[in-house]
Amino acid sequence: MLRKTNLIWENIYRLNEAEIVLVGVPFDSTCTEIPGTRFGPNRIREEFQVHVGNFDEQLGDLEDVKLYDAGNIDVVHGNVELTHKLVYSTVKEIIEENPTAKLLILGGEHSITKPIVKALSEKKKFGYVCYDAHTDLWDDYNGFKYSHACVNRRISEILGNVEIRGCKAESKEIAAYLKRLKPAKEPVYLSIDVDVFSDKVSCPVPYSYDFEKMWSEIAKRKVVAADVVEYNPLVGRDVRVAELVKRLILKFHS
Ligand SMILES: [Mn+2]
Repeated sequence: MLRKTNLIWENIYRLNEAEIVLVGVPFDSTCTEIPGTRFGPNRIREEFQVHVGNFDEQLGDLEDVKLYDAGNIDVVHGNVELTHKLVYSTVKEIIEENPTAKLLILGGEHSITKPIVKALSEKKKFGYVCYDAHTDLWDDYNGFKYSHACVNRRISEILGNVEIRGCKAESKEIAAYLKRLKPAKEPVYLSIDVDVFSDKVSCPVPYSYDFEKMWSEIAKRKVVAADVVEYNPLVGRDVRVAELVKRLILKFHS
């Protein structure tokens, strides 16, 4: 089920007419540090009303975009298995109804990327690029396989390869694993864990990737779908997160 109580703006287009479909996943139950990313999707939408303009000189005008905001998936807090099933089936339903639209998912924590990639990979072929301060390559987290700390490992099992940018290896084993990974083949699914550039997140780190450098790299990529995860408004505000979402919408449109 999708809750449509706090949309980015009023839907003018129907789902099957849209070029871009926005979906929120307000889930943060596997978070290992500061909970609160469940408030990410609606806070990002709110930033559009206040701080993010419609227009970008290079990328264009949001008013020209055929966007459909599907609302937020009604997740089951505390139950990652059920929530992943709901994310998987919702993504399946959306791409069934509109196979050409580009999907932009707002998290929520990073574990949600796995069911999204699984659903999309059954219809399309793509590489996977993740910007993340953490590798998220743990095989398990205290025995738990679906933690947000394991998401890139689970996705590497689905796709065979993942490309991770902006991270530092957390152990010798992970450093060795990272060395074996190859650059992603285009087109790509793009997963952006905002802790790569921001400290308003659930697991902050003492280093960061430059926001504009990241964007200049993304601008060159052919992207089939994307997610923006791990923004934690309970820690504080970072309007660059909504700015990133705006640029992704305009990039998908161009
Ligand atoms: Mn992550």
